[in-house]
Amino acid sequence: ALDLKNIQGDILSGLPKKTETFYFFEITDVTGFRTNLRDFVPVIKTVAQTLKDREAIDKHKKESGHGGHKPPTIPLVGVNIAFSHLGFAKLGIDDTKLVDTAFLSGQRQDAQTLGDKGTLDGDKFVPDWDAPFKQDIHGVFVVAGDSHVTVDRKVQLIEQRFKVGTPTASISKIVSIVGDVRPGDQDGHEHFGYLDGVSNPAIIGFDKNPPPGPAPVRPGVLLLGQDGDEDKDGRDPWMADGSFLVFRQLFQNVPEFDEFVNTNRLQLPGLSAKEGADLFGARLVGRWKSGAPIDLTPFFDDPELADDPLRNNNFHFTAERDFQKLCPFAAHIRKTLPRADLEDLGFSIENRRIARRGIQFGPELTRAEKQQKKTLLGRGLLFVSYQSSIVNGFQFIQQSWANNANFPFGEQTPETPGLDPIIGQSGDAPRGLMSGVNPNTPATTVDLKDVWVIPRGGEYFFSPSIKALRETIAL
Ligand code: N7H
Repeated sequence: ALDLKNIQGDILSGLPKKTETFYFFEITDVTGFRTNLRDFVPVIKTVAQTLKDREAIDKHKKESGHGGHKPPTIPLVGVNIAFSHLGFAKLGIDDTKLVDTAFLSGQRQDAQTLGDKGTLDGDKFVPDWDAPFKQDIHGVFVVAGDSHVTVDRKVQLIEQRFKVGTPTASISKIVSIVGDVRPGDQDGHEHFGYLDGVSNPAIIGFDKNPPPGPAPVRPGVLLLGQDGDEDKDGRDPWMADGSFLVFRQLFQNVPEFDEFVNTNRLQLPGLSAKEGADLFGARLVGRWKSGAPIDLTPFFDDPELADDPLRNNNFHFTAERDFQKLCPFAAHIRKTLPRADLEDLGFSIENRRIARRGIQFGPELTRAEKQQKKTLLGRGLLFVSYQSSIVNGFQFIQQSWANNANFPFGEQTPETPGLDPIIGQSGDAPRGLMSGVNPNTPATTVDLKDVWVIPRGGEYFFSPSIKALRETIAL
């Protein structure tokens, strides 16, 4: 059985959040840091505690749901911590048996592989990232909660405990980035308007009654040292029950995306202009804005289906391995989890599964942006994923699937799929054509000449177990 008191809360259950601060830091005094960390470990929220928090939230919702006068949320906050390879190096901790080449080289070195734009300085690739991510980041505190007040108070506690800004400081802040769930009926939707967080891997032995959908995965797909971790036998003992945390700051050009969708709206009999645009957008993502999958409802949105956990993930692209009438090969959710496209050919997709725990950042669209159809303020997704291998998980999905015009390869795929229109990157080269946008004529393509999701920074981290924090990393 999994030791839920030993695993950091965000990994398996997701820290509940309306807002979340990522506090990126550099370690400036190793002994001081390790001493401060010893006292801080009890503050770190485990899976066991996170499950209790979730119960309390559910109970509160039930009690306040019937015209009660209670506020809609209860004050709750959770802190997790994770380290980069540079952080372990600074601490003098040998992390070679973490094995993962992406982690060990760091995300900045990996940016070209991921397709990010950048320039060459001699033969060194320098990504077009924001300044904080060009510095050496040693670690991150992930602070999630119900409101800015509770989260900010916790950030202050972190700064006190690690003596930030004083002569005995053990860390210094590089940058803190705040994410916020979107307001009103956009709660849970990302900035293009699509419901997110519908499909995450169910974990055998942890998720008690997984709804129908992709097969549940062994715990080692997320956790090192557990069954399903490909490098299980080669790890050092302290690595068990930890997980790699991928962080990416992805900006989204929303008015430009909307304009592209509107310009290319499908003109089919019986569809209004808005319905034609919604259908085109749904074919880029693979789900309608409501969350309903187009594999199950290809021509019209179905909010009831979207809300039904027994149906909204229960599809496999089975009927359409060789064609893309229902869902384009390149649609974002088909690229990032091809289901039967690979499983029917005998390939397992278990080791490609990642647990996504991102949050939105930046303001809602302003009237000026809507009028000018131009992004004036920064907004997007603070992408977070957990996995036991970045090479098999996040890096593979981005590089070999999303950025690969020829994937997925049906046995006899009649058309070249094209890049993932949402996240596919191709550096400074054009992104090329995507097929399958029109359900009636799958060979029809659209030119993905613009890019609406722009990576501006990130890092690879390792989120250790509580035991590792206490016995190996702290003094
Ligand atoms: Fe994606 N989007 O709004 O289009 N994503 N994603 N993602 N994504 C998903 O099924 C989006 C990004 C995955 O199990 C949904 O929960 C946006 C990266 C995976 O069927 C929507 C951005 C990577 C899945 C979006 C972004 C992934 C998934 C449907 C960037 C990995 C689950 C909701 C700004 C490299 C697939 C859902 C499955 C779903 C969007 C980023 C991966 C709406 C806007 C970088 C594995």
